[in-house]
Amino acid sequence: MRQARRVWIAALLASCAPLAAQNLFVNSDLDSSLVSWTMGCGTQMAWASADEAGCPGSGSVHVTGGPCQGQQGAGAGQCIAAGALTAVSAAGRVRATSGLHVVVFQYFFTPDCSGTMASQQVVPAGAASGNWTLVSAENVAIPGGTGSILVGFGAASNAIVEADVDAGYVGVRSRIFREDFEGDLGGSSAACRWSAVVP
Ligand SMILES: [Ca+2]
Repeated sequence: MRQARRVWIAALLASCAPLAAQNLFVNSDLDSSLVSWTMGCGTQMAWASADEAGCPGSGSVHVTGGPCQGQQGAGAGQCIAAGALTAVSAAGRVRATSGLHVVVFQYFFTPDCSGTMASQQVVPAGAASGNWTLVSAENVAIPGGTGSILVGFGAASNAIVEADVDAGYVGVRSRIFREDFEGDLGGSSAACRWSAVVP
């Protein structure tokens, strides 16, 4: 009996550990607000009811870009603490009618993306088509000394550009898309939410 109880406690402790594929974004699907989301410099953002998968219970963020430090772009993302992370993968859905889809990583020494940006990495993710498009960047190395990372999705262009962003993910594992296999693993709301299930 005592041994069985120990095993049960061990199982409980294991279930409290962070999931290997845990999404470090909060409010990643933008169901009803912009909580936890922020934007790049020069950008304006607003919550929109248009969901990337057409789900009535979820929306997205619409961003309008402007000039910023000699560049043009429109994007939105979230700040995550770097902690002991050495590399991350990120993915999201972007819809823009012009420019180039991008995944952007901005690195800060501070723990909350404040202060001067130390460096950034812009990963091109194909030309905008006017349709919701999966954008991703896999296993991106984090520079040493990084305290926090602003991970964003959007569009870069030589002119004013607008974009819609939805379904953001960043984590130590590659993205897990609900369309891929969430239903097979017993997940619910498969068409509208990121998976929290680890394969
Ligand atoms: Ca959404």
